[in-house]
Amino acid sequence: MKKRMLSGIKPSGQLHLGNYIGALRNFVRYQDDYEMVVFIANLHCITVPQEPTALQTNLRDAAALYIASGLDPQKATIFLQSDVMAHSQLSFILQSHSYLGELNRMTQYKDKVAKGETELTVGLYTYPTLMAADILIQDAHYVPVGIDQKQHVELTRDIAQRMNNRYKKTLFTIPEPLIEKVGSKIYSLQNVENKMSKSDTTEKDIIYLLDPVKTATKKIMSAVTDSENKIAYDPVNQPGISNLLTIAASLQVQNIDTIVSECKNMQYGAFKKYVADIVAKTLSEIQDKYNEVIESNMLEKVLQDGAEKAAITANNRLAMVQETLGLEIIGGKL
Ligand code: ATP
Ligand code: LTN
Repeated sequence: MKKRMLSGIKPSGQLHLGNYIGALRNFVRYQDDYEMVVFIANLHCITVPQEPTALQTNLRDAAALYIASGLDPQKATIFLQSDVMAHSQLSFILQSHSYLGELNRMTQYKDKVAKGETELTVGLYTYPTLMAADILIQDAHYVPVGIDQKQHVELTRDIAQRMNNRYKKTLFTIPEPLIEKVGSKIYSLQNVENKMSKSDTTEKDIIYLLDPVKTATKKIMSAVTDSENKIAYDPVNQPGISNLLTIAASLQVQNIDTIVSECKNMQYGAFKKYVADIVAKTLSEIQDKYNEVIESNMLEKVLQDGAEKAAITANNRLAMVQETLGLEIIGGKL
């Protein structure tokens, strides 16, 4: 039997090249070898304020981009997190088996506190326990994510082990993060020490998957480089060039050395053009398919079928957990 693999993306903005390279393209690569479950983490989005109309557009676009990137709804189960209510219900149960100390250490929350941000929501604080519920309720063995999410999968493992031990029963499979060697962290094009991210960036830092190809090319052409004047993979001394090499290698599915030897005699302008062409090719393929998906009106059915399928696994696991914890009397659900 195929092992289960699960992941999600939180479209609190438009999806970008970092999401594609760090996460989405890997979902596609693995869909033949694993039982793939992917969802749109819409509840995770509202842990920071969202404008409802913009949020709905981002969710729709993300679902369409999943398929446009090559996920096949016949192979992968695709759904919207809030359509399978058991996820949130398990999240509360997991919160009740997690410690404040653990959540205090989660960087997403900790960084915002350190920056002095105020009005942080309780949902942002408990965010990792909902992510843990997403993973555990779907019985996932593997979780393909970018490096920034590793800490959350480790917390998930700790909670799962704790509950399995406490209740002397295999309530949950212990999941493993799956982090690619190349591309697990794509950096901003302008501030090369920062992750390419929907938050904290200006338009020039980030390439959106739905950026017009011309815009994306311009952004690559104005990416920050250095004055070394050589094409080498050296993230410490040449972070900008190394980031562009990583982008090219990931999209071409080649190793970085191959790209370096192909480009080593180029001037920076020519090298940027080379990377921009690779990015443009990827974006045009995705965007053509995206337009087809939107025009076909297939999304509703894909999400409906996906939610129904995901709910079966989720409801079974939730019932088992609730029964084990002594929560049920009539075992019924209204
Ligand atoms: P952001 O910081 O852009 O708001 P995020 O990492 O908090 O995004 P998602 O957009 O939900 O949250 O990320 C979806 C997936 O994309 C995750 O697996 C994440 O690790 C990966 N990812 C996000 N940004 C990058 C990046 N710059 N490089 C590689 N992977 C990334
Ligand atoms: N927190 C993740 C999105 C996410 C996720 C998950 C990823 C929510 N639940 C379960 C993997 C497995 C993020 O990328 N920001």
